[in-house]
Amino acid sequence: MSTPFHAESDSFLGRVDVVGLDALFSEQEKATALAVRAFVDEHIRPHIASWYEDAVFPREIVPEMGRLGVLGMPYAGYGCPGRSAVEYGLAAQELEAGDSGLRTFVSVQGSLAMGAIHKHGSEEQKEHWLPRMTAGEAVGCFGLTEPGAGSDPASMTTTARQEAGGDWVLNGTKRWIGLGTIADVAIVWAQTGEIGDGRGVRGFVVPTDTPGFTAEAITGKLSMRASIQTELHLEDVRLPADAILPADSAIGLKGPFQCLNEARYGIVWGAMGAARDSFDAVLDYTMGRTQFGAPLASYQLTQAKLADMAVAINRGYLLAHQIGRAKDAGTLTPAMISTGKLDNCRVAIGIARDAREMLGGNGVTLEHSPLRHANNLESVRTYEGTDEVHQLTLGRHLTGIGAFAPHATR
Ligand code: TGC
Repeated sequence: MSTPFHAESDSFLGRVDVVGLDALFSEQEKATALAVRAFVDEHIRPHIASWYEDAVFPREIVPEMGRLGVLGMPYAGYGCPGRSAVEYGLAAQELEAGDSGLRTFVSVQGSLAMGAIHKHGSEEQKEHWLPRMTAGEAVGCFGLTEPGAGSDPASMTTTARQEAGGDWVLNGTKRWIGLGTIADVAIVWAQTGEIGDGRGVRGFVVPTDTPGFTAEAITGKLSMRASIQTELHLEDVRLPADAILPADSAIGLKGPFQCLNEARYGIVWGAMGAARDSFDAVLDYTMGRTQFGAPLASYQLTQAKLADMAVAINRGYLLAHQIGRAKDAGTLTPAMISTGKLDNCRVAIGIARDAREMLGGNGVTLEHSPLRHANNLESVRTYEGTDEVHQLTLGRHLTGIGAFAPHATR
């Protein structure tokens, strides 16, 4: 259907690239994206429907991802790939075009577990864990959230008490922890001071074979089914004195929050991958399906929706690109991350839902990706800070007034 007004796109992002996004990226950055896309096409797309239906996370893909170089991608040293923030973002959006659950694996392993060790760990902790984790030979998880402490991690009740001999003893429960049942190491954040005082929060490197540590998978999920979320139980988990993340940067809640910044950054890009895949799926479908004697794509109502989706996706990539370049330049702020996480998740879930609608009844099966993406994005929109957390973070940035709780003082 080539007309003077319809040219096939030669952008690496495909037909949705209306504003020339392609020109924003270097040849190396585009090559990175295309290498991850080829991986997704070979290792994820052929299997994702059955993994999703059967609620399976394919553990065997972990070393393959290590070889691809996406685990701890932006970190330097200790065998890590040392790639730019923009390259990492492009990889995240390619992975999430496959499935949010698989991108989440990379975020939990790389941004959260490896990120905590890389940012806050001792030399011994880094040497011991990072080379194996970047290779996909060891899996990590990140225990911050608790059954009673979600948006407000300062209220965590997991405790770490130091005994006279120096050992730490951890007790508590963590919930919604990605990868807990397959992890070799857990980064556990615990209160060393008074409950409710975020300044006493510290991180601990916990080998998951330590007596007293158990993990169970959360079942019955309607979202992120090709992914593992768990509850961790710590009952008198005894650790040596040097299990604590020792850096000053890890004292208090800024320790985990710096790791969340990394994971939220990946989501800014990842969400656009799910949106782009939903757009591509529905563009193909409406071009190919005839109703009332003409392709669905020839109807004005369809074209209006396609146009709105394309506008929103182009805007989302521009935002991700701006945030990515700021990260590489060292000028990224939490307010910028909140802007990207908030808006790109909102935009992506709207596009995935609209795409499902345009697929009609066929859109409710796993044959088409949009409803799977929409369901996944319910989780992506919620974890690493809900819409409301990011709205209030931006509200505090704009006004200087914290409004997280009635009469908030922080
Ligand atoms: P607040 O007073 O704002 O801050 C405490 C200290 O932290 C610093 N800080 C940050 N540092 C770096 N980056 C950021 N984004 C930071 N935000 C705050 C801050 O400067 C302060 O430092 P200092 O030196 O003064 O002590 O703390 P608050 O308790 O008032 O925070 C409010 C709020 C709502 C923003 C925060 O609690 C928040 O972000 N809540 C959302 C938590 C969240 O995203 N949870 C999801 C965790 S993910 C997970 O556990 C499971 S999903 C991953 C998986 O699949 O495993």
